[in-house]
Amino acid sequence: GQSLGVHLLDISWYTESMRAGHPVVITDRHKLQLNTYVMELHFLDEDGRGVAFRRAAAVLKALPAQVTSMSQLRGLPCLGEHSLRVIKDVLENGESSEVESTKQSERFKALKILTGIFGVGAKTADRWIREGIYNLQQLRDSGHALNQAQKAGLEHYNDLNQPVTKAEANAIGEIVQKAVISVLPGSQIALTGGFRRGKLTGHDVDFLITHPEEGREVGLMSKVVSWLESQGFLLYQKTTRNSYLESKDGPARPASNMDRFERCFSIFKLTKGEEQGTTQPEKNGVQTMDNRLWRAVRVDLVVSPISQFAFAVLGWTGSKLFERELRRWAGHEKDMSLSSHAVFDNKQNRYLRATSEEEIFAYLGLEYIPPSERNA
Ligand code: TTP
Ligand code: MN
Ligand code: MN
Ligand code: MN
Repeated sequence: GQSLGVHLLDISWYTESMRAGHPVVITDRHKLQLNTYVMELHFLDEDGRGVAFRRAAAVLKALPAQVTSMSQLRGLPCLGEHSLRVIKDVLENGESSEVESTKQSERFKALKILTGIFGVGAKTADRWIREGIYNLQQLRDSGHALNQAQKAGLEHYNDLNQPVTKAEANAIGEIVQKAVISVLPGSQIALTGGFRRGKLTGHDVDFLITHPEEGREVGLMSKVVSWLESQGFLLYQKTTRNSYLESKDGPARPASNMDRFERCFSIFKLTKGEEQGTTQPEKNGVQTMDNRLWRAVRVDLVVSPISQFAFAVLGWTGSKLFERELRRWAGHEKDMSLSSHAVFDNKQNRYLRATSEEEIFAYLGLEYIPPSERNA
């Protein structure tokens, strides 16, 4: 619920806009985001502040021109009192004193540092901060028992907080491709997540794995993981089994955003390629040499049966806000329940089949929105 007092995401759109040198701007006009406007009109104020700010940011991003006066914002959805206050401050003073002072606060800095650890969410970070833990050293000294994910997160902190490049994503893709082909010839992989949306960097690399013959994908994940482990590619992995078939309540439960595919959250050991060399960019004015020939990269693997593949691709391409809005749209506008597994039409009381994303958009009564326009 209400609690943290600071919303990390509240600030990211603001920072982005300030860095780009044009306060409160906006660059692209995306069909998706225009659709989002329409969706938003119905669902304002349903969620907490974090989401409210992200929506406000999505609306700003979708505007056709730079905002220079508050009057341009009249009548737009999703811009709440708080967002408008921040924008007004930026327009009048070049920055928002509220956001700037939040960014400077010890509490915010600590939240950023601690949630930067893989395996640590806002709740855990908040608990630690209340105990007086503000940085990694204080956490190490505290003697807190960390789980395996958090231990790995702490160990590879610097690597995991460095953006993954497209070249690195491609290199990981080749390894994953080799792994799936080795353990089950004919298997296919698809790059999903932010890289599929055309982003140039990401916090991780996401892959979906399937096999064209239904059922052959069963047991595939553990084989892929074993292969990767045997080749020394994994620094950490946690595999969660598929819980979809075991569910009694039927597949497309609208209540939960979590899907039930077999998945693996991992940290890869990626050997640095020639193009990256071993000389790191200047840090604090000092040219540092990094002797390691590898770096750690977060990788998510998901296995889907071919019958659910189109839904899985749509669900794992994101962005998270886009997925959220798409599901809302399905429920409120079409009386359908959309998940990463299926779409259920409540009026016809049946599942609708799809073998492509295009078909799914058609069921939802939307024009096809390409991945590059899903960066809400
Ligand atoms: P992320 O990898 O978290 O985000 P991203 O790829 O959009 O951005 P980044 O570059 O920072 O990595 O998630 C990708 C998509 O996967 C997101 O749309 C939601 C989906 N997803 C699920 O469907 N279920 C899950 O359990 C998780 C963790 C993600
Ligand atoms: Mn507020
Ligand atoms: Mn990702
Ligand atoms: Mn991911």
